[in-house]
Amino acid sequence: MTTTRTQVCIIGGGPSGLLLSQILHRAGIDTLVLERQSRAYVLGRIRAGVLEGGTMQMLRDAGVGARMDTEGFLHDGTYVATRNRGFRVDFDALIGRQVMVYGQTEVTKDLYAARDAMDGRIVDEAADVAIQDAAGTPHVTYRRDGTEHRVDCDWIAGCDGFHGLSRQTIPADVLRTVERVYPFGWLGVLSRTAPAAPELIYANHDRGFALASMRNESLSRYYIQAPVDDPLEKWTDDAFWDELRRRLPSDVADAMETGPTIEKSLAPLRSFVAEPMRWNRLFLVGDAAHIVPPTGAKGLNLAVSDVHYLSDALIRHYGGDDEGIDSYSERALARVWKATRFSWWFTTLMHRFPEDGAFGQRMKQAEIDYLESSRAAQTVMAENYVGLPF
Ligand code: RFL
Ligand code: PHB
Repeated sequence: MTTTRTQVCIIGGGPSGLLLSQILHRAGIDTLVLERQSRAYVLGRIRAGVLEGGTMQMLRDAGVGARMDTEGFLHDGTYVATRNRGFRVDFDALIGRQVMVYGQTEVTKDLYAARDAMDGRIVDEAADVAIQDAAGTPHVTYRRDGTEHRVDCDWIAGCDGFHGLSRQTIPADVLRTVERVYPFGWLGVLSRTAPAAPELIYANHDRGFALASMRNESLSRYYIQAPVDDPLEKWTDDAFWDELRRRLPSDVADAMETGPTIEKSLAPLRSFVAEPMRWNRLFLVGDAAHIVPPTGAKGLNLAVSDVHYLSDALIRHYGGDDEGIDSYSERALARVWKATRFSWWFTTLMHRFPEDGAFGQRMKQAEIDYLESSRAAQTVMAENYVGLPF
């Protein structure tokens, strides 16, 4: 058994764990990150693509915004469609704000590079990570290459995602959870093709939802609503492209470039919130505490807003003020609930549910028509989509 000490032991080397470690290290607070997977595995995950203004600023302030600012794409708006016809919601004209299209894979790569440049301590392939005595003298144990290790610390940050162990450590009589599992999934593909349109297209259709997104001028990301238990073999490239074209606006579908897909996966959709987000010396951060369906592009952005509140709390703590620690859960959750509502609303509006029937689908079309015609409705959507203030 080896023993080491750190001020904040961070479990999980995804975007929330890495960003927290980067911000704390720059503020002179020592951290150690324990990640279960290999670095190649973490960097191979293809996930989020849209960053809110607050997320961009957090990355810049943490010294990891340079490549995002040169290689990312600022979008002034997005398209919303129904019945194969779309219209534009112009965030910039409505509220003077934009979003950044820059993949989570790239954010993670930039964070690892910055941590390495500062000699940040990150242990990959850490097995059997266990949280010990979070209500007393906190420490974390793990195994690597057959050796047992122990990390003594002041605080533990559970940044270990939805399937992590941190949330399970909180006693059942303390933790409250709410959950909604949606009756469909998202089938996503990545392809080396030019994006179908200059901005994202969120499409409602009788056959189900579709999303046209992108990573850069020659890399496209598309999703369609699909039964979550569909075997992936059923979705040949041709079947995917045919179904996507049926659901997008006709002018876009007719002109869209297609080609071999380089990644294909089917993800379930859920809304989930766990409260409180702090238990004694353990904090929950990001997906470890909450999950939103991807329709509102909020998951990664919420993880970053949790990091905003927690880094602020810990920096103040080491300066002698515990107010941020005591209010972390409440401050983080206030924003989480609003983003959960927006993600649920946009998911419900844009997808086909088994219980919708003809009436339900007509109501969704009518709401999207109203959105097209109402500046007030578009403003509500825009301020939620670009991100509520911290
Ligand atoms: P992560 O990224 O899941 O990282 C958690 C890390 O913890 C590790 N881990 C452990 N380590 C040690 N011991 C254990 N016992 C451990 N258990 C787990 C894991 O290996 C992992 O490395 O959580 P984090 O950092 O909170 O970040 C959250 C985001 O990744 C997530 O919210 C987004 O990807 C969600 N999301 C989107 N968010 C957006 O803001 N905009 C989007 O456009 C967007 N699109 C998406 C998405 C998620 C998707 N999927 C597949 C879930 C699109 C999709 C398809
Ligand atoms: C993506 O590009 O992966 C993406 C974009 C917007 C979303 C979800 C995912 O709402």
